Amino acid sequence: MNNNTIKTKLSYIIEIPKIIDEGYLCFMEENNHIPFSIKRVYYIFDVIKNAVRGRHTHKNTKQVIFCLRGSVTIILDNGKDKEAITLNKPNQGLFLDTMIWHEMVGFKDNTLLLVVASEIYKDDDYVRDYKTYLKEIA
Ligand code: T46
Repeated sequence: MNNNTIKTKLSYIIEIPKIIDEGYLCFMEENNHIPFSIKRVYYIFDVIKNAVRGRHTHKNTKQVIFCLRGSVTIILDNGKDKEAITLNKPNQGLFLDTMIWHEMVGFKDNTLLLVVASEIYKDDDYVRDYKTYLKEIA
């Protein structure tokens, strides 16, 4: 696995290569920069003012969230500690492990997020109720 990571309190940020060539080019590879096989990619954009997204956790899905444009703050919560991480560099992705409660706030105008995920979408992978989450991790 590529070692360009920045430890945070509850997770880590992955720095992917940023190649300067009449502009910038960034890339990521599964099981290399991304610490899992990628089964799904989605993106989030045109988020309305003051939106709060997320507010859930995943039982089996690991993800890495990149902020390709703009800025967003991700609040991580493991049931004991919380941490707010602002993403605003297109070559930095936040690793989101399973069973970490997360909320996305503070979207700047025109923010564009790209997320790579280890699993296909399944509604029953989500825990959306915080009290249930606390019980499940206890
Ligand atoms: C997460 C944070 C970081 C699908 O049908 N397929 C998909 O792959 C996804 C991601 C979502 N959806 C549907 C499910 C909901 O009806 O799109 C709707 C919104 O999904 P969700 O409420 O999960 O969106 P966010 O922005 O609150 O959370 C998203 C990811 O879904 C979630 O996995 O961890 O970004």
